Amino acid sequence: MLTLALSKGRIFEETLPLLAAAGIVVTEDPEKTRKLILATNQPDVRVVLVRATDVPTYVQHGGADLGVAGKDVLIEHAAESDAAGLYQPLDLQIARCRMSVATRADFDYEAAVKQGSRIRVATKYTAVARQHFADKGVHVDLIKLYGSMELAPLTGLADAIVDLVSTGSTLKANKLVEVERIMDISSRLVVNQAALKLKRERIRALIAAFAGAIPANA
Ligand code: PRT
Ligand code: MG
Repeated sequence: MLTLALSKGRIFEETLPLLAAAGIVVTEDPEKTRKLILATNQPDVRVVLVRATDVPTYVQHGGADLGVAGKDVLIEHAAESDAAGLYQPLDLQIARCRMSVATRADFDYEAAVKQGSRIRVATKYTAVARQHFADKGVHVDLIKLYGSMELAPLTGLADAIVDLVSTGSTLKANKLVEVERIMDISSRLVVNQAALKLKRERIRALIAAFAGAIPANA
């Protein structure tokens, strides 16, 4: 049996065409069932639905043989645990977005950086943010949040946020401006190292099929 960990939503949707290229069709719709284990057209392949941030944990500890996780999630996971036994063979170029710094329009980020002011930064991505500001030599007070980061500058909780941006409409709706792009983000295939040895042929074939179906000019 081959078990693939996916999160509902964009990662599930954007992984479907890659699975199709490997001849795998998920036969249940995650939006229409409460089941957490989904069957496929192949009796020896199943999909388990987990939270996006739990995908690396499932794969690392063998709860799944493979999974798909965002670079954002993988960086934060590696900062919290040693991520040993987690192999990342492929950037799938799906669920693309960018990690950026955003502030209220009336906050002069460049001036604050230049003056060496201490900046209060709210984010779910503390590892990325810590590294980014350390590289710039900017002193920050990091405030860990688990969601709705956009609210932090609006309520005075923070001067800036570090968050994922794709269309920019969430920032716009909250009157925030993107002041710095930190990195491009996409999702990667992650594989349990022990599974790679034990199920080598099956997993290699899957990796090859996925590699051949990665969205072009993405
Ligand atoms: O939603 P949930 O709390 O269950 O978990 P999650 O948010 O981690 O999962 P999900 O499915 O929303 O995201 C899974 C992965 O998709 C992330 O780990 C990213 O790698 C990737 N991804 C790509 C995104 C986005 N684009 C994205 N736009 N993840 C989140 N967003 C959010 C962003 O945080 C912000 O709130 O969408 C909002 C901004 O979008 P725009 O289009 O308004 O700019
Ligand atoms: Mg989400």
